[in-house]
Amino acid sequence: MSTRHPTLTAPYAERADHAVHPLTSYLFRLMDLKESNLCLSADVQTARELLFMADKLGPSIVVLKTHYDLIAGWDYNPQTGTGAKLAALARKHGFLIFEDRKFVDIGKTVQMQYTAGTARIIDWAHITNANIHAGKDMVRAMAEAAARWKERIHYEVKTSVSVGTPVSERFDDGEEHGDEHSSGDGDGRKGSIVSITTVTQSFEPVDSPRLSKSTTEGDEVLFAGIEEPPADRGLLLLAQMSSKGCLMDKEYTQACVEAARENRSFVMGYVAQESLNTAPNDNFIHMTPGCKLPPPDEEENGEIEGDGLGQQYNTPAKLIGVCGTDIVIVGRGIINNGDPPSEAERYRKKAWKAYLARLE
Ligand code: 6AU
Repeated sequence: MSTRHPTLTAPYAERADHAVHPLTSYLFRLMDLKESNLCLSADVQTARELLFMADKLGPSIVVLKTHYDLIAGWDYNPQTGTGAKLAALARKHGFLIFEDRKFVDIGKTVQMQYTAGTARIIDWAHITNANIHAGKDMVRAMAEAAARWKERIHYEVKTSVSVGTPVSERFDDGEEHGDEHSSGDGDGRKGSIVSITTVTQSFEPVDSPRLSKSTTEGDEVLFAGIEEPPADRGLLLLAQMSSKGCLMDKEYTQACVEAARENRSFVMGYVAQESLNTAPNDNFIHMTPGCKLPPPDEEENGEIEGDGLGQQYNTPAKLIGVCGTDIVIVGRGIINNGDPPSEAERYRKKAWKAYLARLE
C-alpha cells in the first residue's frame, strides 16, 4: 500500500473539489453531508426485500449495491419497474446505485449488455464495475456507450399515438358514413373503414438527470441538502478481490491503474482491497467488500472468520484506517442481522470514525 498519499489524509469534502469525474465529486460531497462511507450490498432474494431494504437503510448509506440477476421478481419495465423504483428511493434518501455486474467481454458486447437488453443497467445504475481481464479497450467501449447515453437522455422523447380505431357500430349499422374514415364506391356496397393513426414525437430537454418521470410512489420526495446527482455514469475497476486464492495478480492490478488513468472522465475508481492512488494527481475513490464487524460485545481487533466459501473479512477500522479505502461494502454483516437498520447505523458510525481517525 502507498502510505501517506495525500488522498489518505484529505477530507472527502476537499477531495470533492479535486475529483475529475462529476459523480465522484458528488459522491464525496454526499459522504461528507451524510457522514457516511457505507455501501450496502443488498444481496437479498426478492425485489420486494430489495426495495424494503433500500427504503429502511437508505438514510445510513451513500451507495446501494445490487446484483440485479439474483433478485427474483425483478421488474424490467423502464418506467415503473424495479430499477425505476430503486432510482426513486435513491432520490428520496440520497444514495447512488451501484450495479455489481462485473462486466468482462469484448467492447461491443459489454456496450450492449450495459445499455440495452433486459435490464438496461445504465438507465438506473449510477455506477457499475468491470473486470478488465479482456483488455483495456473494453473500458473505452463502455465509456463511449455512457457518453452516447448521456447525450441521448438529455432529450426525453415524448411520443403520443392516436389511433382512429373504427367503432363497432360503424361496421354493423349498415349505414354509409361519408367522412374520411370510410371509403365507399357509391354503388351501395358497404365502404371499407380506414383507420387513421397519428404519431407525434417531440423532444423535451430534461432538466433533471433522472431518466424517466415515473409515477413511482415516493418519486417526488427528494433528499434535502444536496442537489440530485449529475447525469454522468461511472465505472469502478475490479482491481483486487476479497476472496481467498484470488487469481488477480499485481500485473493485472497495475493494468487497472493504467486503465483508470487513461479514462478519468468515466472511471471513478476501484473495487480493491487497498488504496491504489500513487501518482501525485490520483484521486480515485476506493470501495472495499469483505467487511464485517464482530458482535458489539466482542473485541474489535481480532480476526473475523470468513464465510466458508472463500469470502474473507476485515473490519472497517482496518480497511479504512490501515488499507486506505474510502467506502466499505457490507452485505451479510447487515442484512442477516435481526435489526438491519440499527446494524447499518452501527457500521456507518464505525466506518466514519475510522475515516476521521485517518485524517489525524
Ligand atoms: O458482505 P458480503 O460478503 O455478504 O457481500 C460482499 C459483496 C457481494 C460480492 O459479490 C461483492 O461484495 N464483492 C466484490 C464486488 C463488490 O465487486 C468484489 C470482491 O472482491 N468481493 C466481494 O465480496 O455482493
